[in-house]
Amino acid sequence: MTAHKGYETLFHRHEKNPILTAVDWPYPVHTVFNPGATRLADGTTLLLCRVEDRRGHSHLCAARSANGIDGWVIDKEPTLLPDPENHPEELWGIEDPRITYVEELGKYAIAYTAFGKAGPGVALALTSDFRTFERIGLVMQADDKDAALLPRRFGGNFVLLHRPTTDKGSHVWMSMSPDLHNWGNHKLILLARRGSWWDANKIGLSPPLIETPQGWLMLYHGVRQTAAGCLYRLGVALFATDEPDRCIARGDSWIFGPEASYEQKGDVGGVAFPCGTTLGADGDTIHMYYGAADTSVGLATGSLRHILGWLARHDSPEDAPRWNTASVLGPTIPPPPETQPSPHPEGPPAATPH
Ligand code: BMA
Repeated sequence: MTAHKGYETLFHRHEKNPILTAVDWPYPVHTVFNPGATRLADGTTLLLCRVEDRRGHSHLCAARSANGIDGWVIDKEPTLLPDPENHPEELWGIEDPRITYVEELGKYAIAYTAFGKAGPGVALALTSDFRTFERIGLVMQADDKDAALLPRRFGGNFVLLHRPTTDKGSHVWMSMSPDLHNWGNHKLILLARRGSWWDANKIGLSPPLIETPQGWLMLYHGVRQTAAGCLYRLGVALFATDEPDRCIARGDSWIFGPEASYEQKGDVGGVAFPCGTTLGADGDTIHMYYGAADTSVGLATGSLRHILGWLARHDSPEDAPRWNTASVLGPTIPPPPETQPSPHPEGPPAATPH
């Protein structure tokens, strides 16, 4: 591990970065970024890249590589195009895929942003080969994005993490479904902080959760608004293995942010935006694929063990399970007693711990 400005470096950029750019594409494209990632059964790394054309609309295109670093074989044509005729929510493109292999289905589930006239929403599609796709369609209406499925059911339900935006900020939520179509039991699982924090007001899931012996590791992005624009950086939190809605640790500082020239310069400078990871054969090495400045694809490599060790030393418990949701989302003003008689004359029921 190398030190950087006195801070531990948890993710190391690959020397060949950016590993994929528009120049590599077999057809004309403007930018290539924010890829979902998975390792196929034969060991091939597959990146499902967000590709933006000169209209500004995005589609998804697969790139395959034996070592996950170079030698990419890119589909000759778009792999998954928006289908606005059948899915008007995709009128202005499909973006930012996150891939989860769901063993029960024997298929990969892709959660992506469908961008239509109502704004960005969350859509799902299934595939077994990244050549043909079965669309489930819009599952979370606008404004919602940054979604990924967990690989198995909990309590009989599929579980989706996602990030709706409201006038109270952008926080990470979890929803349940028996069939991937009908979603409910929504729970707020990670709040954006407030004030001067690096992850104040707006956060979102980055890659799908990574299962570790200690729990589900979440890499999430925090958006810092500055006078010069936004800074997209990465932080880390841990959720209980059997209760993935229960945050058990949350790092205080960001661990990866835009520093290299290709992350600072591009269509949207100041952005490092991972949507996928793969795990090395050692079960420890994470390969993190990220969009750099909304322009190209970067690779950074880390160690699960080091990240979990760092998290144990940097846990910020006041923002993890013991937080006071009301104090972060704003005070609840009680209604005047004469207009709203209490349904509990003996006093309100005890608050359910989050
Ligand atoms: C987010 C998403 C990403 C994008 C990032 C920076 O809101 O839309 O696709 O990379 O902004 O522009």
